[in-house]
Amino acid sequence: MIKYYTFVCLLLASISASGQLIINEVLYDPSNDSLYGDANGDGVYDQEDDSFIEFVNVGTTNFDASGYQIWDDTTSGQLRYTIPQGTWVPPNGALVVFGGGTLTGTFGNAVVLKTDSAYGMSLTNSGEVIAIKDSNGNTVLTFDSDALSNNPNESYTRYPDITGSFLQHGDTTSVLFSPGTMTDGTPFDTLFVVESIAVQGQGGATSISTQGGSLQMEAVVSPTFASIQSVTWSVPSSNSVATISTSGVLTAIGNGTVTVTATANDGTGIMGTTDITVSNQSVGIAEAHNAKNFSIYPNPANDQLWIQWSGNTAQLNIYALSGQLVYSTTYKGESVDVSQLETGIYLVQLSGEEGAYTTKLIKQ
Ligand SMILES: [Ca+2]
Ligand SMILES: [Ca+2]
Ligand SMILES: [Ca+2]
Ligand SMILES: [Ca+2]
Repeated sequence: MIKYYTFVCLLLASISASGQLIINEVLYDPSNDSLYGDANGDGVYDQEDDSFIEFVNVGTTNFDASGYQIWDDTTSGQLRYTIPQGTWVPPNGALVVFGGGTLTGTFGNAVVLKTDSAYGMSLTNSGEVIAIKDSNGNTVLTFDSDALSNNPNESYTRYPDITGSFLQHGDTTSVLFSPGTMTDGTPFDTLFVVESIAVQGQGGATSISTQGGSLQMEAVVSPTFASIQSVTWSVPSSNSVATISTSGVLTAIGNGTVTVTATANDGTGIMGTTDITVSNQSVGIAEAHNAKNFSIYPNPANDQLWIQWSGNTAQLNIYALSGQLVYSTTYKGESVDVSQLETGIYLVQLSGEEGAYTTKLIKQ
């Protein structure tokens, strides 16, 4: 009988969706039995304060809920709450609006708000269709409580979450509501994703024009509230113009233009790029630099190569004359096994905080 009733209710329910945002759960009738209705966790039952609407952003980008309005009825209702400016919901993340009270708990680390009215959202058990309007006043979501049970003493939730139809929460789990989490208590996502990355050289620099010179690259990640602001730096592996460190220090190794890429570390794959022009490099006729006592021996070398270097730990790269990187390691003073290199001429480059130095190696 209960199942039959639920089935009829689902047929009657008038639920609409709006692009990225859906209503996932509504508590318009918290239980007045003891504290079974204390959805906001403040230790007090209050019909208005404990009422809530749970939204979920079903899009793949952060959702701007600023200015969205909650009306307690599509026709005769009033505006009960306007979501404040700067309210964003992460992809697959939840936004919960309570009627009021002292919000106590983590609510799955969802974005949680409450109205500033003593009457909360003024949701009733019947005769109203909750309306959500966007910041332009267009109705984008509705929830008809009348078509569902009139006196559930618990919430209505989509089941399964996000994709399912509305059921009484207690029909899905042993609890009566789950503000900010899925019905089984699993949190929704909380990661605000990167949407764009702007890349430039420090101070807007677009070139390196000194021998072995370097340029600190900068990445500006948007939005500023993206959860993971760090990026991974890269240049094309086959390029013969510059190398880049994990901290974004671009170091010249040859003349030309190199595309520098910063990739978001949050799994979105969002990238930003810029081109840097490198000039005045004399790597084509490589010569030893005496700075930092940089030298290599023996030269020509057969299998083991020793490097003299008075600087700190440095990045050691060996390039073919074509510019192809053939060996790369963090050099800490040990010998380098070059036995696998084919016979020929190579460029050995050490780069560190002190700068970058390049010399020619003959492999025999
Ligand atoms: Ca309460
Ligand atoms: Ca009302
Ligand atoms: Ca009731
Ligand atoms: Ca929920």
